[in-house]
Amino acid sequence: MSLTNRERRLLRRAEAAGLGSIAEKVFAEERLSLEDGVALYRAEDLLTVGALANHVRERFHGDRTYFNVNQHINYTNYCNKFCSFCSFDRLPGQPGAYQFTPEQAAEKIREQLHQPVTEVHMVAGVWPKIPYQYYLDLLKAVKAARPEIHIKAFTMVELDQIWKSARQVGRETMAEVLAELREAGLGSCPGGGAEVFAERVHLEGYAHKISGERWLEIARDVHRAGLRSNCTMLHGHIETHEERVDHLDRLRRLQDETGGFQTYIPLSFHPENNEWSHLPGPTAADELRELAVGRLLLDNIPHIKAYWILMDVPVAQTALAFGADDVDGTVVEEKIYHDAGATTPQEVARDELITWIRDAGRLPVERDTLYNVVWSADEAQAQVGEPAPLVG
Ligand code: V47
Repeated sequence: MSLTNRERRLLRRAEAAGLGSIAEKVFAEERLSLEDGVALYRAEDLLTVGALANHVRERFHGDRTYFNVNQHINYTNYCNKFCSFCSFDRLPGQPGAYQFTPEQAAEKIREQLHQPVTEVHMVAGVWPKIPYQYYLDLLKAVKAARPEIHIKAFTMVELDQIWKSARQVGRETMAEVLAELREAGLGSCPGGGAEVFAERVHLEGYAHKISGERWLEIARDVHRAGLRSNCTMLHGHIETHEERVDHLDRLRRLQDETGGFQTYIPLSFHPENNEWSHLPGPTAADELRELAVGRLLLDNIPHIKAYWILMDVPVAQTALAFGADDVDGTVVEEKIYHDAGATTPQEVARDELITWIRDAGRLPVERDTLYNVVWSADEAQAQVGEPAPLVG
């Protein structure tokens, strides 16, 4: 294998850190093993792990760093899953419990009509009494308020409940339900609800939620329906390194099958106001390592997102040299993480995002949800290929 000078220097560094064989695979574009994944989590030299991830990031995207102008709507916090990490859920009647009507959600969209919003991100709690029709009406109301907007909505956990509600009114398969949701305006799905797939963690932290197998099964259905989605892992609580690697491996295997994941987002556990408040949550170093390991193991997922709302902004900026190529968007009114103690602002102006990315030495590229370029600081450098077709 002939290496550039830069690669040779990085190889020497990696050898000194005990990561020489991993570096060789990275340069040869070979898939890393599960053992490699564990070694990356255990390696003392975080900067070298980051440099290897940065190598892959630059091979995929050069300096390009994606962001979008989006808006969040958490349409209800009613939830019956009682996850130990969650600070957002309420039962109807509890202080702070709410459910927006479709019209109220549409009003939130209309409030932002003066902004160049291209995406609405809608995730919420799971409440079985919400009828199937509500979800269709919600999508239609948002579309009526802003017809050109892309609706990225409903995690696999919500879709499981939507399908159950749909069965009560005569629908049968998830495919049938997804086709109707699409018809009503659904454009793609967010990556939440995956948490950590391992059964041990599931039973201890979120036993009422769908299993990892079910999450993956629904993601497969989503991709087969022709919709793209994102994927996540909630890290920094009770999970082991091996359980994290297992999670990433299961995502990688599904992606081999469908090609439907666009972006992987490690979600940093926020420990305030929930049953796991005694846990410290991840440090900035843990967050950077998580992004880097994600970039290195998920060789078939195009984008890695440093979700700024969950990290301090300087950490998200640093993440752009640890494998991340996306920072999410302008957001507007985030509730899930702010209920759990996030101290980042609830929204940021488009120009500010651009400045953050530039200050980190990267090239800002505004994208839509499907990574079509909306605007770039440098048109020539921003050219991106067509996304790979969905397979399977
Ligand atoms: O599934 C809940 C997480 C997720 C906490 O697709 C918490 O672009 C940390 O789907 N600390 C929902 N995390 C959010 C989601 C999402 C977020 C960002 C980007 C995208 C995307 C999707 O939020 C839940 C859960 O894993 N979460 N509580 C907490 N205390």
